Amino acid sequence: MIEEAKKKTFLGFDFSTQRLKALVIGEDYNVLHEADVEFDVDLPEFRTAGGVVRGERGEVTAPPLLWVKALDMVMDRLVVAGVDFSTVEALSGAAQQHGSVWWSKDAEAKLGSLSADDFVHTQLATAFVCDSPVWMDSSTSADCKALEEALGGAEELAKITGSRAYERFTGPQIRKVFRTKPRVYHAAARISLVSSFACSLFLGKIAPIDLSDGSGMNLLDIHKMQWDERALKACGDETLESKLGAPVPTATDLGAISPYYVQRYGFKPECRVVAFTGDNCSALAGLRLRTGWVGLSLGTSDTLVLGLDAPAAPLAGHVLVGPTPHAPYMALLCFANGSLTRQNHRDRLVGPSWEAFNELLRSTVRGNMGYLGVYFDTAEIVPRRAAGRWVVRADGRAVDGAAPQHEARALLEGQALARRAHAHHVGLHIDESSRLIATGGAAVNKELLQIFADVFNAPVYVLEQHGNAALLGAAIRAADVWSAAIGLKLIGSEPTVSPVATPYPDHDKIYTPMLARYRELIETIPKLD
Ligand code: XUL
Repeated sequence: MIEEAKKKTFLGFDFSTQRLKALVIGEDYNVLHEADVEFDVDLPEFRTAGGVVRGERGEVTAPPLLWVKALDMVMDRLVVAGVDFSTVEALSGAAQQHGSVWWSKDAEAKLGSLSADDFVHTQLATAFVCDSPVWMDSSTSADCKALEEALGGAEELAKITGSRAYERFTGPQIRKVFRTKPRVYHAAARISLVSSFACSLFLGKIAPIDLSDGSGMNLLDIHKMQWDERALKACGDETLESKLGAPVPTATDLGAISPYYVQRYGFKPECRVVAFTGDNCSALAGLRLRTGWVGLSLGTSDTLVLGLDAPAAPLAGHVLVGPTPHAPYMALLCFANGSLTRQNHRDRLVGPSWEAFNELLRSTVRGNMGYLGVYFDTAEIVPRRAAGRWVVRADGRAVDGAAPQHEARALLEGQALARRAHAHHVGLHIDESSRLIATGGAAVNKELLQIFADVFNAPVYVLEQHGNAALLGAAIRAADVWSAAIGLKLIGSEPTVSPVATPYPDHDKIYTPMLARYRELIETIPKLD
C-alpha cells in the first residue's frame, strides 16, 4: 500500500503568565488546532492567583512545576483536539520574559531519561531548587542600583545591554538570590529563562538561552552577542557563566525532540526543536515584522515592538537582539497607560460605549484645533513620569476643562504621538516601506487606528490569523527555521493582509508640529528616577 503524503504541521507553545497555550499550523500557516490550560483554574493545587504567588515587599514568583504539569495537561488536550503529532515537523515556543528557573544538580540527567509511562511533572518533582521569580517581581531595586554602579551608570549599562537596570530583569533577580539565598544560588547547577526552561522539556536536556530573550537580563552584550563579564561579576560569582551556558541565535534548530514525546505522543523521532524565546520577541515573528515595521499591541498597557537594523541605547524602553533574520535588532517599549486609561476616560466622558466615544472623535478635526493632552492615570514607564493629566491649547497654555470632544481626541492623539516619539528615540525611521501591525482588544477600533496611521505616517494592518501574536509566532518560527534548513518555501511564509487605515495626505502638516509640542509638554511633567 502506498502511504498517503502526510501534511506538514508546526507546533507552537506560549508559556504566558496566566496560562499555557498551544497551537498547530499547517504549511499555509493557518491555525489547525489549539489547546489551553489556565493555571489558577486547571491547576488549583498550586494556589496561584493570575498564575503567580505574591510575597512580601514586591516579590512575585511561580512554581516551575506548575508549568511542567500544565504542559502534561496541554499535551493531553491536544490529543483530545485530534492532533496527529506524527505530522509535526518542528516545534518552538514563547514564554513570559525575564523569569528564571533554577535547576538542581541532577535535573539534566532526569530530563534525559524520562520514562514515557509517566507524566513529566512526576519525574521532575525535585528538579528545581526554588520557585521562579517572574517579570512582575519588583523587589530588586537595590540590585539594579548596584548593577548600574558596577558598570558605570544607567547609560553605560543601556549601551552594553540595551536597557538600563530594571527590577524584573534577570540579572538583578539573580543578584538578589546570590546575595540573600546563597545556598539556593550554589545548589543550582543551571539557570534558565522561562523560555529556555520550556524548551528543555522538549529537548531532553537543558536548552541554551536565545539571544533575543537573553537581552532581557541586563547581562548580555547585545553588540558582541555574548555575556558581559562585568555584568556577570556584578550579579553572581565565577560560576554564573556556566550556570547560564552560552546563548544562541533565536532562529536555531537545537536538535531532535526527546524520545519521551516520540514514545508517548507519536511524534516522529526527527521532529525538530527550535529555540524558544520571550513572548514579545515571538510576537515580532508572529507579526512578520521587518526592519522599520512597528507591532502595536493595544492591551491594558500598550506594547510596541519594532524591527531595527542596528542597536540603540535607550534610557526608556529596551533594545534586544532580534529573534528573526528579518530584524537583526528589535526595540520593546511598554507604555503603562494603554486600554485601561482609554477606557477610564471614555467612561468619564461618555459612559461605557466606544460608539459614543468615537462619535465624539468624529465631531472634532484631526489635530484637535491645537488641543494636546497627556493622560497618565498610572505612573508611566515610557517616559518615566508621574501620574497626572495635562491638556494644553495651541498656544501652550494649560486648560482645565476642555470640551469632551477635545478631550477624547487629545487622549488618543497624545497616546499615538507618545508611541511615535519614543519609537523614534529607539531608532524608528519612517519611510514608504514602514507599516504598523496592530493587535489586542483595541485593534478593532478603526478611529483609533486612523489616528495611529496619520501620526506614524504609515498604513495600519491587523493580524488576522490569530489574536495571540506570540503564540502564532512560536509556530511560525518553527516553520521558518525548519523550511530554511531544507531550502523549502512554505506557502504561508509571506503574509497577505491589506491595510485597515492609511494616512491622509495632510498628516505631516498636522502631526509633525504636534510631535514637537508633545516633546516639549513631556519635559514639563514631573520625572521619576
Ligand atoms: C516585557 C515584560 C512582559 C512579559 C509578559 O519586558 O516584562 O511583557 O514578557 O509576559
